[in-house]
Amino acid sequence: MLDPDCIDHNHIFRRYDIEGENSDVPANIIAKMLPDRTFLKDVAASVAYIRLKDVGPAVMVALQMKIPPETIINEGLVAGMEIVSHLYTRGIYFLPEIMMAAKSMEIGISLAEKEIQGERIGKGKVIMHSAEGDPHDIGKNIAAVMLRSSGYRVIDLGKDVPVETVVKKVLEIRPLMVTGTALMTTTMSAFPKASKKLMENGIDIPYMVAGGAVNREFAESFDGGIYSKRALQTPPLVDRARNGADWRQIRNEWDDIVRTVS
Ligand code: B12
Repeated sequence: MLDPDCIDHNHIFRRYDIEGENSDVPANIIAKMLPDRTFLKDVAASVAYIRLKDVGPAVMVALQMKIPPETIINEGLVAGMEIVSHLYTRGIYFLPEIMMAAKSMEIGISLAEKEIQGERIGKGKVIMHSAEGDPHDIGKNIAAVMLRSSGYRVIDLGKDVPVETVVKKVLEIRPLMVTGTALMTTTMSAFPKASKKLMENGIDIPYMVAGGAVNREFAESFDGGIYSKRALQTPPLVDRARNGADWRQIRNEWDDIVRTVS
């Protein structure tokens, strides 16, 4: 009969997958990903650790230290949300944490947004939406803040917007540009459909696509499509459309345009 005491279980009951996944504790992962700049680090940490009460004070301190609100949003709040996304992907955070972190990011954005010195004149209209079937809108909302603060009027159609609604609204409002966000590979096909319908109706405007599911190659695979990787890149791209460039020219000049904010 086998004597269990003779067996060293440390060499048998080892879940290498779990060991691998947990080789780093969440606090270490967060610490490695936080930005270096002191006040931005506190802002990002308040989102990453989902400390709802800390985010407001952290943003206010950063503003008092004369850090530009756009920087606080992009290098503080969005950086914190990126850490949260990473922890979610690794199975450390779950949906409730994601929703709470998004809420804390929104609190911070609303405080920083008030301090953005945009020319509050109407530079033109931009229609924004998340693709039909897609509930992800956090990135879109950040891009909307960037555009508003640059003086554009944003008509935000929300999330999970049917192709027909996008087309109808664009025909009615005649914006400078329409932007679509897709974080799911199953929803990105809505954009070529909507852009084709717009072209058939004689609307030859840039259709900016963004979000984790799409890339530049996809964006430039259909007539009208242009790409934006980050929310911060949106204003200069729309500025170029406002200055008369069509989607073909914007594609050609894309690297130079986005370099101004990289
Ligand atoms: C938050 C989140 C959710 C939230 C969304 C809340 C909300 N209001 O947006 C909720 C809980 C609702 C959700 C649901 C689901 N989700 Co989800 N979700 C995420 C998660 C964790 C984070 C996304 C996020 O907001 N990140 C933070 C923002 C700031 O980043 P971002 O969107 O990338 O934006 C940046 C850029 O992309 C860009 N950008 C984005 N939009 C725009 C727009 C413009 C105009 C511009 C210029 C730039 C721009 O700028 C931003 C910063 O500069 C991602 C994981 C991930 N790693 O992305 C999964 C993820 C997107 N979800 C996924 C899935 C599968 C789902 C579900 C189907 C899960 C399920 N089984 O139920 C459901 C959807 C069900 C449905 N059909 O209704 C998958 C998609 C996989 C795929 N390839 O299709 C992901 C990638 C997770 C994964 N790894 O599997 N989700």
